[in-house]
Amino acid sequence: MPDAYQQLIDRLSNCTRILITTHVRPDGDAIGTCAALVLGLKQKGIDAEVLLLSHLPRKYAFLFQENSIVHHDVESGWPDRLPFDRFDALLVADTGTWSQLPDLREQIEKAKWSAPKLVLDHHLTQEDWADAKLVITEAAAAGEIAFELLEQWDVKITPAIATALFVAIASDTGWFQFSNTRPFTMRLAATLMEAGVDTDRLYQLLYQNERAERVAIQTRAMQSLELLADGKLAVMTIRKQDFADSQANVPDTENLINVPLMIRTVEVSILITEPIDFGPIRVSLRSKGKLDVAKFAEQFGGGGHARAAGLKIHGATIEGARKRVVEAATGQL
Ligand SMILES: [Mn+2]
Repeated sequence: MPDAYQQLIDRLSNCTRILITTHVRPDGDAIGTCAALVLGLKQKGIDAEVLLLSHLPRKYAFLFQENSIVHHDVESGWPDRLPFDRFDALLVADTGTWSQLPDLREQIEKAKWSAPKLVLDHHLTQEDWADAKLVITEAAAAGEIAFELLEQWDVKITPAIATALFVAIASDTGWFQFSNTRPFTMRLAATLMEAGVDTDRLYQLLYQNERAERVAIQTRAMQSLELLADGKLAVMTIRKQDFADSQANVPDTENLINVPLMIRTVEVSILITEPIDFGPIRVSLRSKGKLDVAKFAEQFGGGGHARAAGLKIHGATIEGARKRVVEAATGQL
């Protein structure tokens, strides 16, 4: 009985060209894992291209540029015909739910594309549509799973692959600070350093490379900070006007949610973001551990991890969304 890694390797080995995708608003784990998988597949003589449902984030673009990774960006609209039928499989990294892959299911159905769908993920919230799944919820990042897959497949971990995996793992662990960091993560980081990762360069690219607009919107978000439930609940709100005034965009709010956790009394941090143009109100949640925010988010149709989760509220004003989420969280703290 082959294990889940071998099953995925067997599936991938049968392909000549693979379309890799990841969740909307990709983070460092999403982009790093996609890049490492493309490079690993190339070593096995398999072509791979990446489908991005959001623009390639500027911060992580170097991983694609330095490695000449081909990607299709459909954030501004899907092409009339995305040539799905050029690919033998769809490999989905760092998510296992259609809600994180907006419009993809409809596009696949429209194209009558029936290639196998493969999932490589570490999130708790999963659906049942994949033909093969490699889901390891203990993994700090999808990049950890990608590393094990590539190693079991005898792919050489080149400096480029190691760099992509390091970005993946460092991003999802907040540079090895978050509780999802496990001994395996630290050993893997050492292995990747030995394989040629320049960690000083990556630290500067990831943490000392921000736009001034990002600091501007973070300042506004911090000014909105409210402490509720005897200081256990931190709530920040970012309004459409904040984006306009600070000239920032949604990716500029990444990681901001973690800042209120520095306050001793805070157990749960909530960031409520009004969309710049249209769409639902987005709510991000972080927990120090007393409240399982994945379970909390599921009450609203969202999901994620016990300490990091998200949800969306459709058809509400930002005040209405805030009231619903704050009331529910206060009741459970
Ligand atoms: Mn991840």
